[in-house]
Amino acid sequence: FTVTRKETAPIQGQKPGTSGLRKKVTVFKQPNYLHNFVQATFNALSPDKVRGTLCNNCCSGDGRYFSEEAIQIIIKMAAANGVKGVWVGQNGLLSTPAVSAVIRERVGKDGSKAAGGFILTASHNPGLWIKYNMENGGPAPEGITDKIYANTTTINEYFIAEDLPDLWGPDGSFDVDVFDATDDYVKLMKSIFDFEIIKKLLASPKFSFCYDALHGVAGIYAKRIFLEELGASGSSLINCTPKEDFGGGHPDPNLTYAKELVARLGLGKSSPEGEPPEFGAAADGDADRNMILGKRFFVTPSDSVAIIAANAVKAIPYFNSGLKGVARSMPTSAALDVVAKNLNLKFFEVPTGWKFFGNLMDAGVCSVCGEESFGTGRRTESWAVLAWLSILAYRNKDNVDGDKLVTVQDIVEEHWATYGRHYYTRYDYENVDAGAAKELMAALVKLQSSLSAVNEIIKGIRSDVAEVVEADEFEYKDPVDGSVSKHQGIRYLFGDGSRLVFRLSGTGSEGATIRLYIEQYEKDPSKTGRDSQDALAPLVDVALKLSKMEEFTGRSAPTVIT
Ligand code: VG1
Ligand code: CO
Repeated sequence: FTVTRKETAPIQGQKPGTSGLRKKVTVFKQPNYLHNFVQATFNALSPDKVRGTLCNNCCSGDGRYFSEEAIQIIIKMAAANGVKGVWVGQNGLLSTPAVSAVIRERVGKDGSKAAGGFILTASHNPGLWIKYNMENGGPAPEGITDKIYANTTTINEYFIAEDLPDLWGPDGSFDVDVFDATDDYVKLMKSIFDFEIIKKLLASPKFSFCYDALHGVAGIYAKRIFLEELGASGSSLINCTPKEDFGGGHPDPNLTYAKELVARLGLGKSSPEGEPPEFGAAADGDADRNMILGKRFFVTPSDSVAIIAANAVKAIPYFNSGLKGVARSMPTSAALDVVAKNLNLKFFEVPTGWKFFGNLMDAGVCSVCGEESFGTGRRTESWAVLAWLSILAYRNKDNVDGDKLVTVQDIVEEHWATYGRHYYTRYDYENVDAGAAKELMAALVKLQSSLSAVNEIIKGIRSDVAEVVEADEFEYKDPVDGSVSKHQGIRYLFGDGSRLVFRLSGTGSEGATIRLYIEQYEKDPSKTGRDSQDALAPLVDVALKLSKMEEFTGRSAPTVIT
């Protein structure tokens, strides 16, 4: 093939957010838009990670509309930039966790490895998202994404091998290797979990489950793992065929968007036909988030990561020798903190976004981590689902055909009895006017300068909430590389352990999304069984009035409550 140098000019707005660059497909289709970003990425990496003799690149996605064309462009640009070869999942499909597994584990025929990879996804939202993962399998850290962005503002050329045939196949010195999208990931999962014990649970007549891939890429892994490896029946899987428009749905695994699953599990408005299954789970578009449900029971993601951490050593073979440490994102509830304290584990609180966990994991100080946004475990979707199935299988191992199985609800309620319960909810205000959102945030920061004034206002709103004892903007210093991330969310911390957190989303493609996180800790076991929206009502009231949410945004209610 021949390498062509093309002239280009900077295009505004190519700053990667919480994770990668996300824009509408129409934006990505503009001339040079994708090309600029891809070239800026290659230029941001050290040359040995691009042109190294054993360096491949991995490139795939969740099958989102336009991904196929984008993959072709990336392959041609990779070849022109001196990459040795590109690895692509069958049909251009790979989940985010699978890309990570491929980068870490896969070895080419000639002993070569991948030095990184592009992921094309819509993740949990419409639009298209391009993320770059590094050699450790994790998302590019801020140091790199900042460089990519800086490059996009000065770029004047890119390189492409236009005559490379569109079809995958080796061409002399450049090789496009298309491989089974599920093999590496399944191999990795088998090295972590005991598939035999899970198989026994799934075979029990007392156990039933339902898995919803929301038409994202998780479906291909679900079919392979649940049907082929674990012997489940096909009727356990719904929406497991990836579609380029996610079947018109919104691939965000929460109580609002995973409607069909929620209804089946008996959590919908109308009661389902027949008895709901014992266990339910849903995934986002690129399969790195999950929602866990029991029969008529919702497990908050913050509880989910705490419960996995509390049970991992016994229930998951990979962790039999102990956990190195645990980590959560700042807005995630403190349920994990209580487990860490009780079990004497190293604990880390990081900003929102998976990229911050990577350094901790590579440094060997963190085994289990999670975010309130349904990204739990090692942030690999089926990972969390398999972790839950492992816990259920372990708890029922001597009684798998007995009368009554230990349920998801039993496990969560026992956890609350031992560690206390963190009532938790998140309010999302999507597509708010960006200026209004900024003003709201600025007003909250300004308020923080006087705690006595804040407490005066709060007293005027409700008398039944505790005092604010601390308020700040969250800042994080990475303990591994010393890098500092500022302005990671506004916190109001109350004397009784309650918290209010306000953040602007870093992944929205239109306007701004304000996220409000509300949390209250209850240690008294006789009070852990309340309805969470009831228990949190006073704090919600305070949060909305303190922030003047309606005044600033014109919204009397959030778009989504989780
Ligand atoms: C959201 C979530 C965050 C997650 C990120 C990427 O970010 O809150 O926890 O890591 O999406 O998720 P933000 O900035 O919109 O709050 V994924 O599944 O879409 O890569
Ligand atoms: Co995702």
